[in-house]
Amino acid sequence: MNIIHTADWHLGQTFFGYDRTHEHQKFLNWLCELLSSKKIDLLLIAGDLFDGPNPSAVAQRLFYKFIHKAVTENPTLQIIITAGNHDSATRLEAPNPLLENFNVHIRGVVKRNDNAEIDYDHFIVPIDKDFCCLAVPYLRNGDYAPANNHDEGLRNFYSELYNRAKEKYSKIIAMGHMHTSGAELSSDDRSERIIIGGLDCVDVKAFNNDIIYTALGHLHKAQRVSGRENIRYAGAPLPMSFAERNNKQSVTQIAIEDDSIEIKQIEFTPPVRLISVPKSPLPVSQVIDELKKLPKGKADESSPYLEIRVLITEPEPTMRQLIEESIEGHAVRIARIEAVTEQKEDCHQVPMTYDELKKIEPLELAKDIYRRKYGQEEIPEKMSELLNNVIIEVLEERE
Ligand SMILES: [Mn+2]
Repeated sequence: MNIIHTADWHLGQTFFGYDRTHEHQKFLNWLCELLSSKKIDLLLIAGDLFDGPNPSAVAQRLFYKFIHKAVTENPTLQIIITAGNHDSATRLEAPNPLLENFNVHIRGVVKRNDNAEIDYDHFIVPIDKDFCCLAVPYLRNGDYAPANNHDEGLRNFYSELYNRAKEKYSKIIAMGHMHTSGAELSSDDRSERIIIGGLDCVDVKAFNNDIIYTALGHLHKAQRVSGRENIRYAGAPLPMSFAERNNKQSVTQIAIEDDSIEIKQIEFTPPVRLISVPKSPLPVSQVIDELKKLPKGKADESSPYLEIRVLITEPEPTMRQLIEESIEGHAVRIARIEAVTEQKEDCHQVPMTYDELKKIEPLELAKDIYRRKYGQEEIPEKMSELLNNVIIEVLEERE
C-alpha cells in the first residue's frame, strides 16, 4: 500500500493581495505526476483544502480539475479528504454522491441521529476488506460528546472510533486536523504560538498505539509529533506567510507492507520565492540601496514576494513612495513593508489591571505611542492640539 499524505493546500489564498492560482496549479501538476510515477494507491488530504468556507469558482475549478486528472490517470487511486477549520464542512461534503463513484471520499460533517447520537461510522472509510481510515475532520466544541475540555473530547472521539473500527478491520490509519502537544511551530509565528499553548492543544495519546499511521493537518511545518515517526504533519505545499519562508515544503510518502512501514518526505519547491530585504531592519536610505541590488526585470506571476523591513528612527511620511520607486524595473512584488522601531526588542510590558486602564488619559496614550513609534521623539504640538480638540469634543458629546 503506497500512500501520499498532504494537507493545508489553502486553494484560493491570496498573498497580500496577489493571486496564487499559478502557484497552486504548479503544485497540483507536480502532485499528479507523483501519483502516477510512485504508483500511489491512496491520497490523504488532511484539511484546509480551501482557504475559506466559500471558495471562489477559480479555486473550485482547480480542485475538480485535479481530482479528474488524478483519478483518470490512476484508475485504482483512492482519495480521502477531511475538512479543516478553514473549510466549510457541509460545502466540502456536498459533491460526495458524485465523487464517491470515483473512489473519492470527503468527510466534514458530524452527523447525529434522532437521539442526538454521533454517527461515528461516517468517519470510518474502508480502504480494503481489512484496512480502513478514521477520517476525522477539524472538530469544534459541540462536535464531540460532552467533555471537560477539547483534549478529552477529541481523545474520546478517536477512541470510540478506533474501538468500532477494530471490530471490522485489522489495519487502521487515521487523519486529523488539530494542534497536538509536542509539535513545532514556524519560526516567529505568533498567531500559531498563542493558540498552541491554549486549550485547543491535543495530546498525542489520543491516537492509539496500534494505529499504523496518523496523517495530520493544521500546522504548516512538516514534522513528526512528540518523536513518534508515524504521527505526522505533512505541512503546507506553499508558504502561507513570511514566518513560513524557512520551512521546507513537501508531501509525505508512506509505504505499508505487511508489518513494515516506510516513511519519507518528498520535497516540493514552490514556484514563487519569499524574500526579506534587508536581512535585519535598516534605516530607509540603506534599505533603498539594498533594494536597488535586486535582480532587474519585469515583475510577473513567478517573481518573488518581497518583505521589506525598515528601521524607523523618525517619522517617514514618504517611505512607501521611496520604496516603490526604488523597486521599479526589478523583478519582485512588494508584499509587505514592516516598520520596526528600535525599542521593540526590549519592550517587556506588564499587563495592566482594569482600574489602571480606566485611569489612562487618551492624549497621554497617544503621546506614548508616538514616542515608541518614532524613537523617543515628542509628538508635534500641532498634532497634539488637534487630537486634544477631538478628545474634548467626544467627551462633551458623551455628557
Ligand atoms: Mn487549519
